[in-house]
Amino acid sequence: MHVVATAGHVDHGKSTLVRALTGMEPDRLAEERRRGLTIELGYAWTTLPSGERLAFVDVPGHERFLGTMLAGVGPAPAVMFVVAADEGWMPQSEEHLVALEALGVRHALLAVTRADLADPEPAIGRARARMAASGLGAAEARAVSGRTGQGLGELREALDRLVAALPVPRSQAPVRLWIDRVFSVRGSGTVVTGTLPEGTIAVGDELTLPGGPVRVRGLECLNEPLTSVTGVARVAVNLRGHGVPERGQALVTPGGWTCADLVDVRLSPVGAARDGIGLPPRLTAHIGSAAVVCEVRPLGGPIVRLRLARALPLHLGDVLLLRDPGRDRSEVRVLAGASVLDVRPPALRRRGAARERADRLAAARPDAASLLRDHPLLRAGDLLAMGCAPPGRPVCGDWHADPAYWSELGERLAEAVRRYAAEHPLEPGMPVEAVRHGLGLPDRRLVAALVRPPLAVADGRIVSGPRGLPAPVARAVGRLRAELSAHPFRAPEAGRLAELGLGPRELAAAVRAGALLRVADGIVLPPGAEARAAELLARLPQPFTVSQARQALDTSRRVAVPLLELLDRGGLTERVDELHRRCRPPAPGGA
Ligand SMILES: Nc1nc2c(ncn2[C@@H]2O[C@H](COP(=O)(O)OP(=O)(O)OP(=O)(O)O)[C@@H](O)[C@H]2O)c(=O)[nH]1
Ligand SMILES: [Mg+2]
Repeated sequence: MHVVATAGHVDHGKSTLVRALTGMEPDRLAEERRRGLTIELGYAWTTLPSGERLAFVDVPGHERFLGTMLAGVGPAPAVMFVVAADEGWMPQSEEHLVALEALGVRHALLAVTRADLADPEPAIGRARARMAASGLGAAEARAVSGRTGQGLGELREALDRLVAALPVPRSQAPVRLWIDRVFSVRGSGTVVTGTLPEGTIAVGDELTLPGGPVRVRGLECLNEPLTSVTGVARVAVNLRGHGVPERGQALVTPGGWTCADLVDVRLSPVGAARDGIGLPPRLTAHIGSAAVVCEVRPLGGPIVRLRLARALPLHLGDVLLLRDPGRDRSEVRVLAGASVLDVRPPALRRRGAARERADRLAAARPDAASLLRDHPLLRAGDLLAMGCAPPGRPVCGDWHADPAYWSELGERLAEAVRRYAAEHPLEPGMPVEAVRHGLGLPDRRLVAALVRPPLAVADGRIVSGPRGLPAPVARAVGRLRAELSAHPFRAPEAGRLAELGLGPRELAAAVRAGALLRVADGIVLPPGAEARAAELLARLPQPFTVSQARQALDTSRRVAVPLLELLDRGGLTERVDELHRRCRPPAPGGA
């Protein structure tokens, strides 16, 4: 099915035309019939010659009900613009046109009605010229009469062409149903209605309202019960949940939208406002059926920050209509369309930050690449909640990164690891958590994803495998050195070396590359182990036994004996007798 909203000046015959096309009464209130005036949104539907079903949302034309008009037009993809042949273009014709342009409505049909009262040509000419000059472009025009039925057949065919040209809505899109009516039905509780522009709602679905989660108990579309409805559609949803929903709230897919009360937007040049400077500080922002007071902060040029009095479920690319409720009645009160560029904008504290922000957003587009330049690390779920399909492959898990930022992070990580190694020469490497903290990353997995050879992650640290070693050997050596961090002289047994994949050839390569110190056949320690051992042994009462040395080094005889022999050969220790050794004083002038 399709949904088309009406638009046009008060009393120009919108409701009469809808009635003539559908045989249904859009003005349901007694007060509306008494005053001959639409006050609330009206709903009626028909089947077009093609067999397509079409629902109308009939809006009021009176200037006092502009908010209601916007609630009706907001979620509808197309409009039937009505102008009376005998009155022609009038103030609310202009105001509605500006509103449609601001909202980005691009599909319209012009119906010049009351053609039984006057020649429709002048009205057609004027209206088409105004519409062509606006964003609505060249709309098809039909002269009709809601009273005599003249031209209704052609109008139905034109409506068929209008809806056939509409973009096909995505059935899998997240649901956002702006509520335009709420009522309770005895025995089944709360029912809300709205225009579902895209996405699918099914009985049993859990959706979210500002008050919390709700469950769909039942669904109706054009008075027929259904188990599921896909947009575009007029739907009535029977809800189970807490609280009473209101018009202007939206029923949404959980996690599908970002609930935002601070947004950065780009003004589109409609109405009076070309940039943010001339805007009043407080305006009303309309989207869907919502109307929310907002504070306006111009950032520079057409970029403006809006603080909304109430958070709304938004995506990038959504268009808010800004209107000045305090304006003189005769003036056009719609000031601008505001296209949402960021739903999680950063605080602007420094001097000049607003201007920088405006420059940065000047060329921004509502897509993931633009978004990532601003928020360089985002999870897929965040991107989707902001209305952007995740771009390409994640850097790890469900994280997406701005490519430039990611490569800069890689460099910063390497630098941090280098610095840490210099400051902590006795540790096997920088702890991953310290890197995460230092780089300000939200997830440890990101650290691991940033590590490139010769660096490797081993046991919670980033170890620097020496250059020139094959990556698996470097990784194994890194792991070994990490394992040795707590007890640096407990050289691994043959079995552990084999598990790590360090056979004689790999060990020889690692020793050659300076990544390990060979103490004896099959006994390896981290490089620098001799100096560290000598340091510890120097603290013992001199001379000392092998057993005392073994305890001081916290290792086994298997390691202690060949290590002491290595120290002897290196001139760091010397034998005193069969059982004792002592440390040799450092060579004069030595470091
Ligand atoms: N002669 C003639 N009168 C019409 C025609 N269409 C509407 N009218 C009359 O014009 C008046 C206003 O018609 P509505 O259909 O209520 O106008 P509307 O645009 O819905 O008005 P609002 O909803 O208040 O903005 C009514 O008295 C209608 O009978 C028409 O085609 N020919
Ligand atoms: Mg009406």
